[in-house]
Amino acid sequence: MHEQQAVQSPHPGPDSSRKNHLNVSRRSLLAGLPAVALRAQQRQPNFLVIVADDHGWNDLGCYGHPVVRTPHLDRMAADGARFTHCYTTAPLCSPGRGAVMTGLYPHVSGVTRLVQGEDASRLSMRPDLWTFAKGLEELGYVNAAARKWHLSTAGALPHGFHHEFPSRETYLEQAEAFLEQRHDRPFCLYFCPTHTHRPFRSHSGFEYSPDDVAHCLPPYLKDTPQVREHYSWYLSEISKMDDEIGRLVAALERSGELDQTVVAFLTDHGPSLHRAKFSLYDWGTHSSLVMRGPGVSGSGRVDTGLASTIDVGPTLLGLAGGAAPRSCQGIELGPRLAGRDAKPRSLVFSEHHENNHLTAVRGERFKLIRNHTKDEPLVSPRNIRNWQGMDVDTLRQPYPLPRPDRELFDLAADPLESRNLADDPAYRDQLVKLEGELDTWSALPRQ
Ligand SMILES: [Ca+2]
Repeated sequence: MHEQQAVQSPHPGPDSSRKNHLNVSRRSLLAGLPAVALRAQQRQPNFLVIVADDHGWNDLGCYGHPVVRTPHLDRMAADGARFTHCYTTAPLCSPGRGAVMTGLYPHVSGVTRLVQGEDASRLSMRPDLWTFAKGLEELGYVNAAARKWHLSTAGALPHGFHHEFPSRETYLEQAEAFLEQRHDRPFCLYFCPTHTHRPFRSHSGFEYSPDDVAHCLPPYLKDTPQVREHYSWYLSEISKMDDEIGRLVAALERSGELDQTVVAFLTDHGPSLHRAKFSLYDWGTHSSLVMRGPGVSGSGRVDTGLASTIDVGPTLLGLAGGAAPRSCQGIELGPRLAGRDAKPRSLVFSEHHENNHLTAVRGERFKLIRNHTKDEPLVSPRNIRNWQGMDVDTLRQPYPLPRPDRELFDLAADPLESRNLADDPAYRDQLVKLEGELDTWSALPRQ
């Protein structure tokens, strides 16, 4: 939404209004050292954080997709670790991204809806909220944000960033230049490509035939000519994105910084296909999470425990030698990335406040969705137009309208969430337990 050239912060450097006594004292101790010596002593890694747009969690070669070509992300996973059960907090751009940035669930941060239209200023992420970029800034990092922001009308600079490359025409070259230039301090590039956001198209050099994707369509969609065509375009967008990621990795290799850089790849939420974006079914909230670099042990390790995208920010802070504030709801994944035996989350939560109001809690096996609104379709006719006319009849099993108050699923037996067990007495204990968890989480106050 910001078609501008690069913007530089008028106030680069740490924000003294935020108090972190540990970090302040560390900075004071090292204040007399030249920047390069400071860097060498701290051995802080750089970060390249890639947040894909409307990307399905397992639509990558390294997650077993049989057709899509993603050699650069596959290499990342082979060199590092990937998570198979990471979940985003919302099936929509701004709240999904706000949670990554703040380490807070949307109703706690206040970033609950799309930051656009007449209410964009009111819906924007408040500049006084902690972000992982502010945390890194306090540790001496220089931070840049490239391409999509969608969190505030003021752009990224008030939120802990020093450079901003939003222009569709130049963001990639500017991001490459940022990674290649010599920095006298550790750096973080927050890179948000938009290829996999509608409208989809087929990119030259990354084409897929609709017939070639017929055997790997998402299992909840029918096999129709329209679905094949849209899905083939979508896979082309993924391969185009992967190619850009390869260019960033090559820039890090040229600057000699790749081995000192943690690269993380995740998504804001699921694809703009029915039963994914705008819904709290797993295809709407399941996220890829691939990480490689210093602090990530093993080659090709797979972590199957639950994780949330709100954990990414605190994890970066931990790898940099700092910590997120206690008010942050994210949990550091550092021990798991290091291969230590750390207990994963037992629950993840998600919510949707745009065209419908939905909340959900998911454990390893059971999941509860509450439909606070029941009469509106999950994807509005307006959004279907934006989805290049993707027909709701493409669903193998259309969801009912009105939707039930509650939907309880046994994901081990029913991964496609097709059998609602909420009224089955055999699952009453599970229902009561998850309802209690959802009540407690929903009552958490805004920060
Ligand atoms: Ca998105």
